[in-house]
Amino acid sequence: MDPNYLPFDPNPSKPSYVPPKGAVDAHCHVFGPADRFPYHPSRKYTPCDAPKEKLFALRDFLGFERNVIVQASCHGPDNRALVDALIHSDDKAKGVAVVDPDVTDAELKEMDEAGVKAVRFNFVPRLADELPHEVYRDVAKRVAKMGWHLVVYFEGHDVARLTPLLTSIPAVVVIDHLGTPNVAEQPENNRDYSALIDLVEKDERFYAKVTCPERISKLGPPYDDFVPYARRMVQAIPDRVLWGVDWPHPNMRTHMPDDGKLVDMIPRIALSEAEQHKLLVDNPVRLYWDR
Ligand code: 0GY
Repeated sequence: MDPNYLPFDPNPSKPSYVPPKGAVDAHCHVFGPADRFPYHPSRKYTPCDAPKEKLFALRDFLGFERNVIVQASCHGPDNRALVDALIHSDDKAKGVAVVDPDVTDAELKEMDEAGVKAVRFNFVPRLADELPHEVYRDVAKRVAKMGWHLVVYFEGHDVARLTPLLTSIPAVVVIDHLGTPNVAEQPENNRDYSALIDLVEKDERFYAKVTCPERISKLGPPYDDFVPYARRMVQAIPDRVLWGVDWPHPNMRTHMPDDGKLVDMIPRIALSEAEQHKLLVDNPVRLYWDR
């Protein structure tokens, strides 16, 4: 593990908020264990092990029934830890993989059978090296034919630059972490965020995750500057928002959030029971279990 990398909180608090029946944590990760599933040589950080058993125990403790496990950059395009977690999840987990452009059809089929439903493109420069956009389009076309979608992780200032690529993808596109806006500005004054809201409102192929206050907030817990951004997205596209805890919070170097307190933020983001049900059940189940 990197010396500056903070490990996840082993004893999160029990949340007061009780998620509805069938709730999905639609953004979390599994890491290692490294002696079985080594971290990738191309990685930009080395995490602490966060194996599937710990994730599944956290899921139950926080009151969720299902997970969407997202491949993070520290495992590169080696999805073995992810696939292992999916096949031992009793169909309570689906996956988002990272693939090399030369991934074979047989490899995609194997991942499909394990429960992978999407490929993630990472445009965050501190984590991944961007490829020519044609490469992403080709991968997107191949996986779209299998009924998969795409998940994209980018920085807030890149919305306009990436819009031509994102709108050319022939599938659902899920935007990670609200597109990581710069929350130092009020959401109405943030031009990049307004452009993103405009994009997702107009094009029903876009979903967005209202996730990662711990990474996006400038103020730290209880993440008051994140809340108006999340509210704006939920109000814009209530039928296309997803929520996840982001355990084990890879690469956090300032503070480690209490996962129970992150769950307790849900009623600040989705105010009514109807909004919460869409966020936690209807939207993720439609995308990951019913397709
Ligand atoms: C980071 C690291 C990664 C991703 C996430 O929440 C995330 O999906 O944290 C990554 O892919 O390695 O520092 O954001």
